Amino acid sequence: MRKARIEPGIFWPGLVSVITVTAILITLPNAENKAASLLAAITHSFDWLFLGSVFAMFILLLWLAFSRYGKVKFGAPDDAPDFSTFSWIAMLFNAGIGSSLFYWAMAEPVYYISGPPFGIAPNSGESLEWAVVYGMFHWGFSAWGTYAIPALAIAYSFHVRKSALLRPSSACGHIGQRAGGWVGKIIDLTIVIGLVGGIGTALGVNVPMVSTLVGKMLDRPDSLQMQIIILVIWTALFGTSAYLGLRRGIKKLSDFNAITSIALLFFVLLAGPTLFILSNFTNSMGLLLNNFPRMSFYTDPILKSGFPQNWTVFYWAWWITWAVYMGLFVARISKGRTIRELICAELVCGSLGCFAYFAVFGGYAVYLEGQGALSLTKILEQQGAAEVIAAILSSLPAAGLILPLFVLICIISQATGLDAAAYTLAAICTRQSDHFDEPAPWHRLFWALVLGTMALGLLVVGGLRVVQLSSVITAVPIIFILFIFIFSLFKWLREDHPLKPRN
Ligand code: NM2
Repeated sequence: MRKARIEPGIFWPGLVSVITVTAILITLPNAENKAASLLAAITHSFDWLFLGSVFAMFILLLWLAFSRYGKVKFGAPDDAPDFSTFSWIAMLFNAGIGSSLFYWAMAEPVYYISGPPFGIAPNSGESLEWAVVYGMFHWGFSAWGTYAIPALAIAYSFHVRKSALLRPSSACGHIGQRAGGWVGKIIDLTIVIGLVGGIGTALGVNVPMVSTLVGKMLDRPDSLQMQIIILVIWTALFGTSAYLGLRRGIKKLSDFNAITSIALLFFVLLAGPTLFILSNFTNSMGLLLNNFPRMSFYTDPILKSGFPQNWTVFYWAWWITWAVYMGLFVARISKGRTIRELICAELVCGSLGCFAYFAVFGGYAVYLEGQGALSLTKILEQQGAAEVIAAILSSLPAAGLILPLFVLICIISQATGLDAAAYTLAAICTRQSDHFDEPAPWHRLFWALVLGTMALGLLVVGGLRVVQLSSVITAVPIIFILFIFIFSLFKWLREDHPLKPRN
């Protein structure tokens, strides 16, 4: 086997930036407040850019799906898909949402009940009514649209234009082709830093959640030490699998996970207030469809509640940091699919999958709060979001069983997701010759450790704002890369499928 070498122009600057940011976070006095003001400054300056771009991409995708390009296939015209439609969609969904969906499907509605949009009174009937709607919006059609853009461009460049896969810049057409040079390197480097930032957000919320839940199981209060222990175990887990390349084993684990989490979803639906959940979901769907344009463009410049900046802009940024990574994965599994199929799978199936979690877990949270069975908003205010999740799960029948099962699902899905992310980071930072060089095992382990260390920095500083900042700050330049993807995709499509001259 050849020894795969690193690509120094991407590896070193990537590493140095991650280490510098972590070091600044840990050593800066009052880092949490500083992060909060930096976050506010960025989200308030670029709200129009994030909201406008994400909506524009969504419309463009709708048009593309139904245009004459919709039937264009990734591969030769007679290429059959590699995977059945069901497993294709399941893989795509699993890779795209990770374990954060569990956290947010319960936490987000509670945040919105106490801090609603549109000048609605906090903790009111109306705020309860909107609680699940915004969660669905932030995990819905336009969010998945950010994933579809790089997936289309990369799949087209890989399966039709036959360019190398694991280098995002190669899907940036002639702009990325200057890739031998610095433009391509900057593109790849930006993607690496962005993915690290997006992973930081996921770990920054998931580690405290799991450690609170483990604390509940062991009857111990949550503490920073406990969080660090959880993080170390987690890093050891996905570091080992990244090093050993346990992809097959990991695949089995994630199948187990998919089945268990669907079972958990049905359990909560049936054991919880089934009819309320169904009715609340229907109502939320109506509000979402009716207000989709308003939510897509809501920047609140007069009342200045900060809601769209703190939430919508943050979410769009977070999705954007994952988008190219997702695109690399989706491209690889989409041979034989058409542009229309890919757009539908991501926008429709992806959104519906997320809606199911918000409908059930979020709906249950709204029910508990609305009935006065549990004051989740008070728990959020006094003890934080992780305790909200612990309280919701503990209120279920058979909580003694549900809690460990839930923890297991979170640990596995995060570990499998991070294993794949460490692999991708290492692959982008590996020098690629004409054939595909597997990133070296030490290199994959190395990125797993970098991710763990960065998460440690975020945990030590703590706070939702810090965790949000990690995505937002890295997403701004990626927006422009998404535009380059769009540009090169259309250029290729026009070249390869010219309109027949009318006679
Ligand atoms: N989202 C929010 O591992 C994860 O939880 C990633 C990222 C979908 C962009 C979730």
